[in-house]
Amino acid sequence: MPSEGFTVDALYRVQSPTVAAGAIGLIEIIGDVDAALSRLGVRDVEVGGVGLRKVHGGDESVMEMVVARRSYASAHLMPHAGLEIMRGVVRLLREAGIGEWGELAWSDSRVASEGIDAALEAALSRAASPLAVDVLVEHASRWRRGVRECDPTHAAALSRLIEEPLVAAWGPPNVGKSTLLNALANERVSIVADEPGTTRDHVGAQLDLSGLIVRYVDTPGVRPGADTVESDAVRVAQGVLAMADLVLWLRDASSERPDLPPVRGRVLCVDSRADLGVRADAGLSVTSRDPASVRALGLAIREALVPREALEIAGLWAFWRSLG
Ligand SMILES: Nc1nc2c(ncn2[C@@H]2O[C@H](COP(=O)(O)OP(=O)(O)OP(=O)(O)O)[C@@H](O)[C@H]2O)c(=O)[nH]1
Ligand SMILES: [Mg+2]
Repeated sequence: MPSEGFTVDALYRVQSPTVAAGAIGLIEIIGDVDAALSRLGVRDVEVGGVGLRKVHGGDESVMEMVVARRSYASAHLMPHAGLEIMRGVVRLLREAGIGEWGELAWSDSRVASEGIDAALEAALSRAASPLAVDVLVEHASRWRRGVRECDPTHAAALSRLIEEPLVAAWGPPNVGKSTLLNALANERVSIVADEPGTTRDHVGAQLDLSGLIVRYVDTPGVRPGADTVESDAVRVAQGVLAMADLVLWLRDASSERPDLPPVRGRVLCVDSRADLGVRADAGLSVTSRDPASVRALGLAIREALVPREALEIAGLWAFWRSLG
């Protein structure tokens, strides 16, 4: 816990295990890294660069460590480890006025504001989605205003603004999965043909869905009697599906949804090629022939991953916990 009068413009967090000594230790610094390195007496490392640096301890000791500068507001310090060395580095960080990154720093109103600025800068520099900017700035400002009600229910959804979520399509062949990816991406990223079995391997693209950046994976259609290459590709795709935050489970008016392998994320049932007709029990339908329909599906995907309710929570999002 920082002492009275302590100014926090940068924070540290020990990322390597603190109970066992590894060969290399890992400590992250966020905030004003230039100021922190200068107070540690460490020669600067340019943003994106890595350098070997000496750190002088008060007792004439000299430690060597690799400094990796990830961004303006974030750096990794990697000393040779061993518990004694790690304790020594932490002592030097504290002597240099660098506070510990964690709940304790935030609960001290004298340091909260500077700590929040440092965490905000780190979160903004890593956020995948443009939509994150307003939300992060608002939550940081709530911290500064002293709001203390954390709302953990939407934290997982909001963290998708920082770490891009994975979306995967799953359906039978020839229902327009690849066409849909191209329409959502607004460019040709996956091959389309009026022939079942066109997509042989999964194809990924980064999509901007009204401010939410997602990694979207198109997969081969699932059908009985597929050859070895196609079956292998489907097996690989099942691995992608298992990791996905959201699965689009597709069919069109003339096909059935294939069995869904185990998934950890949400599942959205989608009826594709809707301009050619839809079933009576169709739910969310889309036609890639109509840009408005594609946009509506994009918004539905965004809503399933980061619901409006999560964007509008009145409480507080502990956003620094999403920084990995
Ligand atoms: N009318 C209409 N045709 C579509 C639509 N989407 C795709 N198609 C056509 O349907 C055929 C199959 O499209 P693909 O996107 O290759 O289908 P797929 O599901 O990726 O097929 P596989 O890769 O074989 O699994 C192509 O001829 C497309 O032009 C749509 O929304 N409406
Ligand atoms: Mg395809």
